Amino acid sequence: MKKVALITGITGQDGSYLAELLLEKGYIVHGIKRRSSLFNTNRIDHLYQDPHDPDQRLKLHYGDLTDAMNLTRIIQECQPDEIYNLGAMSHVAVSFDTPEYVGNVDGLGTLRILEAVRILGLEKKTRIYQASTSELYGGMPENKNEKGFYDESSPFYPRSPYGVAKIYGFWITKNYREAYNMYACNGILFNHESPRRGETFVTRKITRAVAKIALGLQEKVFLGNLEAKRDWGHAKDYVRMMWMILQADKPEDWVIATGVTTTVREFVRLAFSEVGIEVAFKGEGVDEKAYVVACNHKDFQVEIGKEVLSVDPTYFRPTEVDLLIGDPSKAKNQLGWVPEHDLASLVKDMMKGDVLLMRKDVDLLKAGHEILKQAE
Ligand code: NDP
Ligand code: GDR
Repeated sequence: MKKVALITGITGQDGSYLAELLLEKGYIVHGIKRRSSLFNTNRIDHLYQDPHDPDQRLKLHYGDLTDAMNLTRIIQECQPDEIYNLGAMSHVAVSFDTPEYVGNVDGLGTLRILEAVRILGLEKKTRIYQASTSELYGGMPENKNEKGFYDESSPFYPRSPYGVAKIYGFWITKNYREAYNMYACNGILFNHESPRRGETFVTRKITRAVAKIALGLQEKVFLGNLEAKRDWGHAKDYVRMMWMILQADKPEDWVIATGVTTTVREFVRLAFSEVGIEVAFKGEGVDEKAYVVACNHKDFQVEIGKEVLSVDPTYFRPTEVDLLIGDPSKAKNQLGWVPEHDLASLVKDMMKGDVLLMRKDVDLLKAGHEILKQAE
């Protein structure tokens, strides 16, 4: 019998990589997508299978984490062996604008999944993965362990409506595990990125902008806090861990991270160096800027001295998480996780993707089409 998985958030970055992985492993994969006035399945279109095909193994259902009846019906229909609850309003800065919504989706949405499994009597059959996050730690320096990392026993102190909603998701998952003996786990994942990362998260905003600047499609990029430090891994490595977490003998909570932390400023420098451009930062705080000091790539010509980055306080957050660094020892030692990527290969992969994408815009411009600007 083929295993059956249900993925909420299948149209997102992680959902798309996880769907690929589970299909490769022979699973029947069900995914929940939201109704949208535009197509919103770009990240999984390459996996599309005709619903008339008797061997169809990827099935999409309309649904929403705010709709308990819809979730219960879908779970009843698919009878999943594994549920991966990846659906969320996942943007920390936006959560300050939509705090009630994020509480409903990211917090109560998790409860709706757990409660549906319980009501349907699937507690013994269905294993549940909850997408928890390093945002739970809030970057409080005093809460790191003696080695200077956040691990499974570090206290939480969320610093955004997103973090607060996700802490509800974390605890309700743990509570259902203890109260009803359910196989429900939290993966406390630190930031993970890829060429499929949403365009308004800082890494992707940077790689897109750098590709455009190198190709002459954009003058400069505006960013917020360049001092923020994050533990950035590759999403492909992290979805593999989601699956491994649900294959473990007993349900537990797991930190997934690289153990290396890097500033946003350094990520900018690395992204520019991928296209042969060396930048130097000058000034401090809101007055900080980056300029081109060397350009050594045959395909990209950017003038020396050009200002390519300014700080825009619009992107500062009411409360910030200054530094995150995780200790993945438990996952490495007990589940045998070996990530394939490091920061250098992540930046390379993202830059390669965005240069390719932006070259299409160059071709469109050459053919007389207009390139529309989008808010970041
Ligand atoms: P994305 O923002 O790329 O994807 C989020 C997914 O959730 C999308 O498919 C989105 O649908 C869907 N979604 C949003 N709102 C709802 C809703 N109301 N009902 C149902 N589905 C909804 O996030 P990632 O793939 O990066 O992250 C996956 C999960 O992991 C999220 O829960 C995130 O909070 C968490 N996480 C992510 C980390 C990271 O660094 N990427 C780190 C730690 C945790 P649509 O496409 O229609 O918008
Ligand atoms: P984060 O990711 O908040 O860590 O949440 P994001 O990439 O949005 O921000 C990382 C850091 O960069 C700083 N920053 C900017 N951020 C954005 N988005 N845009 C900017 O212009 C900018 N300039 C500087 C931010 O202030 C911040 O310090 C991500 C999400 O995927 C969550 O869902 C997930 O839970 C956590 O990672 C772990």
